[in-house]
Amino acid sequence: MEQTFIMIKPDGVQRGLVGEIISRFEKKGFSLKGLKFMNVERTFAECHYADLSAKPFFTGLVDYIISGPVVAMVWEGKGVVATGRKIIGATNPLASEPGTIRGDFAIDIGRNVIHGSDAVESATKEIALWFPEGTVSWQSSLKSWIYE
Ligand code: DAT
Ligand code: MG
Repeated sequence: MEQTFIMIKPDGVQRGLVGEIISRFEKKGFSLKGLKFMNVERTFAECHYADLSAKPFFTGLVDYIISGPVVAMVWEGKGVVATGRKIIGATNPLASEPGTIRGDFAIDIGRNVIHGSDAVESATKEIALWFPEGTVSWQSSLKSWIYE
């Protein structure tokens, strides 16, 4: 079963959106497999966003991610990487559809509340980076009510 890495960024935590965001993934039917509330160090944030290190906004992005605690999660389910991105919405919240997390709760691209892996391959890398200790192995008793 596919897994994705989801992180509620410091603004999402400060604005009290943790429960709302978790609820959207839960209600969809995806399964929570890992959850940590943590502060990240600069070098760790730089590693997470290494692909963007040449971008002019990189330093500001890293400053933002380390500005307060984040909620790091692993969610599992059929198609969870692509569907997770749809639940999150477009990178620029002003272009995100209403009904998406960024569309409903954010305005500026540099305060867009949440991160989600953009491909199965990056999800694997991000889960290994954020959850080196591994995730929780369990199966929801609702599985047969969600999958046919
Ligand atoms: P996403 O988070 O939708 O996967 P991304 O991986 O391209 O987007 O970029 C990571 C984060 O960097 C994004 O959530 C917000 C920030 N960012 C992206 N493009 C930006 C830009 N043009 N100006 C400022 N911040 C930007
Ligand atoms: Mg990205």
